[in-house]
Amino acid sequence: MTPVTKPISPFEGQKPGTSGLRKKTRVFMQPGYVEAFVQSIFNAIGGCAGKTFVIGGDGRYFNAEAIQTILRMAAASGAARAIVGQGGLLSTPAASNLIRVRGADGGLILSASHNPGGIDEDFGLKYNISNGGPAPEGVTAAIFDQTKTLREYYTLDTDDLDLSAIGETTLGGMTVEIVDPVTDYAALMQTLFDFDAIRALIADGFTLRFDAMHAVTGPYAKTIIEGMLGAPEGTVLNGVPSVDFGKGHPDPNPIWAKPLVDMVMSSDGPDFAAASDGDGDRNMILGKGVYVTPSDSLAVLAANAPLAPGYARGLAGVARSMPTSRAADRVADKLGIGAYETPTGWKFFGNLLDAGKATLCGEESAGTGSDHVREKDGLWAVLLWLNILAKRKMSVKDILLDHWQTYGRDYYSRHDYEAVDSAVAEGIMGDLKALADGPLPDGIQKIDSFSYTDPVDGSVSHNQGMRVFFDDGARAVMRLSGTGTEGATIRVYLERYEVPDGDLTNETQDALAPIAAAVDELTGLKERSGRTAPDVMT
Ligand code: G16
Repeated sequence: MTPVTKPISPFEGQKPGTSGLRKKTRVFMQPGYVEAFVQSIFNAIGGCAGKTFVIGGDGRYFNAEAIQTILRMAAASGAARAIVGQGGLLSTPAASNLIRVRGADGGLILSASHNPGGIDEDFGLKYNISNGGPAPEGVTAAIFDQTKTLREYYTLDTDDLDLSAIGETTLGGMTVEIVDPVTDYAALMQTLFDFDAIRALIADGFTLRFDAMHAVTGPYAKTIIEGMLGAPEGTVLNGVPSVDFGKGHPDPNPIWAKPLVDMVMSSDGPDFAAASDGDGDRNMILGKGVYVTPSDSLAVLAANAPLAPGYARGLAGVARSMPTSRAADRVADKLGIGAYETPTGWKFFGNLLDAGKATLCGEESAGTGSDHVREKDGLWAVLLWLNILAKRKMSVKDILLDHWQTYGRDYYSRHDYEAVDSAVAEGIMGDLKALADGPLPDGIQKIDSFSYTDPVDGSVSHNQGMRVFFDDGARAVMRLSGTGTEGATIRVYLERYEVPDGDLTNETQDALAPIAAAVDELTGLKERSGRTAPDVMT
């Protein structure tokens, strides 16, 4: 079958953000749009000849069509093999795992993560490299450069492939291997965790719920939690993936997973509950009567990970994104292991994991993971929590309290102002940056712009968020989201430390109200964005 060369004009704005290219679905559906971005990826990585790619996505609207386009283009450019999740489905961590276990050259993952799906919602596409992790900035910059000058792309004139049956077929000279999306991932989880202990905990009457939010983790959770771990049928809620996530917002936080939060807060709620997002890399952890912030979750997991067989040897180090609370640093300090602070974006953890400097990584944006893959992993976090609960035989609430009594508590919350006019948002950030050099208002010790030097390859990333350090040790961070698709989202991260014998059980927003007020006074945030309150508080 002869490849066809088609002319194309560059599209504006195909710049990968925090996690690949995310746009409105209709933007991706423009004729040639996917083709332009995919050809730019292939050009940036030095072509496809003889290469193996893993391809799959979270099943959202346009997932299936985009995969057919990518398959034709990969075949036309001489790729040797495409490994595709059955029905085009692969969770992001499962795709990362497949890239690694199959020694693939890279992967194309179709997802806009926690953003809603549908023709009028969001779509996304990102490239992962051979270590299974998101392409680092050097690669995404090369892709963006290609998008600006692209003149042609290569494809085949063929019908769509049937992706529903497991097995091998060919497309031009390329082998297309359709695999069960769950099998390899479930096998990996079994090597990391004490499934017998978790099974015994559940058999003993421990109750749990997992909300897959109509997204990709449904089949994974059903196989592992209900199948392998013996939880009763019905433990997994909203477990059938749908193209529009049941018209919901597949973001596992107290706003978008409110029914689950209400359930654990009720007197007859389950002992444990968790949720995952569109593509299965985020998680939310809840216990009876308690919500665990992602920052606290990372710290608790770091302190207790050796209870799971996969981490029994201990941790090499812990890494967190800069806006994530410093709770994990306190654990690392006590354990005498490395603590790393990276910019927002899982891609920044890749080098630390590859170099064996960090074993666990986490972000305030509901992401936790380890060196088992090179993406954050929602179900992994749930299983590690279950393993810890099975061993410690304490409630989630008691584990959290015990943690705070040992390390102190980092009260933490993120306030989001969504769809703000981009010029206004840039203005607010620019003015805050200008304040850094001037005389500082009372109560503020330092304001700076976060820069990161990668300790492994020495690469430097500037402008990764503004930090405001207060005299009393509290901290506020402000940055613009790199994953939104409409205007700008201003994220304000608030944090205050309380010592182990201090007041550990305050209401979070009350504990942080003075810092939120100080940020507003400093930046004029509410007035300038035209808001009276944040759109989302997590
Ligand atoms: C992505 C990145 C994360 C990042 C998050 C939020 O997650 O992989 O590293 O923390 O976006 O980024 P931002 O604050 O720029 O919106 P996901 O789950 O959306 O792929």
